[in-house]
Amino acid sequence: MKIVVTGAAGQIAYSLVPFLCERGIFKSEEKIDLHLVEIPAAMERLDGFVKELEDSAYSTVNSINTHDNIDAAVENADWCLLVGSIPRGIVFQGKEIKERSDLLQINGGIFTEQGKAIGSKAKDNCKVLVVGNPANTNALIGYHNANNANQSWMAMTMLDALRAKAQLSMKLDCHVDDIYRLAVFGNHSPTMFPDLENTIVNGQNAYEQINDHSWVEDKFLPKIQKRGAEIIEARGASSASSAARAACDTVKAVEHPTRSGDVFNAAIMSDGSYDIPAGIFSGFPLLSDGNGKIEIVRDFSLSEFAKSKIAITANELLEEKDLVKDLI
Ligand code: NAX
Repeated sequence: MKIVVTGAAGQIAYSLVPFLCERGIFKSEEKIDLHLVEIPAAMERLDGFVKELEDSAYSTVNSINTHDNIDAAVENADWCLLVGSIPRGIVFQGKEIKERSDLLQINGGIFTEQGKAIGSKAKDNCKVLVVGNPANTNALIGYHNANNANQSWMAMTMLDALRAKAQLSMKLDCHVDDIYRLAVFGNHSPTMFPDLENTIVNGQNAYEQINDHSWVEDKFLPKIQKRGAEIIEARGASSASSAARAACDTVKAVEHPTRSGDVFNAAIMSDGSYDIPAGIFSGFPLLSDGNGKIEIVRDFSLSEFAKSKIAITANELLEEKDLVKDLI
């Protein structure tokens, strides 16, 4: 199994790579060849991380390789986890990146190059998970530049779903494992919409058990939509351990069949389901058969409230798409 992780000297990768080396994440029991990718300036930091990975003596790992060039890294890859990107607020080529449109253009350049490399060099059944923000639109750019219909491209919305499960379990005093069919629709941004109207807890509808629409609209929704900012405020840095857990959970969800009656969360190319326009990467409730087939679960019923929220997040994705139209 060849597993590629970009942004490998960053804070998410520091937790993510050890998680991926745990037993049982991948379906195949083949040993893992890790291919860790960074920009040239971060290679020394990456070498330090590699020493720690060596010292962990994982029985699941066959080799650990580092690259400052995406083309060599993705040759015959089974999985590519695209974590590396340029964050907002950083000074890049002498200019502070403040605007979402600038961020989209700069990261667009990264995902254009990575998409082309993956499309032409990675395996035809390669799975790609984009974590680096703006994740949905980076995935859209990568997907178009890969131009390989057999590969599966996804952007990460699992963290939003895990955050929603955690808040719901506290509200209903249940275990997170008792929660089924919780889906996050739309963009991985503060417009995302985590739906509870189709969620089942201990066999019963979660929204009916809560029986308080104002809690859902005024407490739960803003809590999940702004949770990333809450973590930054408290920690002085963005979510890393939880983001790594979510990325690893996404890999596991794709590698194994979805448990009966449940869904898993990621953003994939919309086919128009739930009136989300085709041609953008949106969060959907998904099913995996554990053999590489991922499909949208289409039997969620959405209230006018849910539809209005989904329209907002879908519109934001259309606006982002328009900002990168020259890259796709
Ligand atoms: P860090 O800044 O700690 O690490 C990013 C790393 O990527 C750096 O080491 C940098 O050198 C590297 N990098 C930049 N360009 C690269 C390229 N072209 N090739 C390879 N490596 C490259 O950020 P970290 O906290 O690890 O976050 C990584 C990304 O995840 C950010 O874009 C962040 O916004 C995003 N997130 C996405 C989440 C999601 O749910 N989809 C949640 C967490 C996180 O905010």
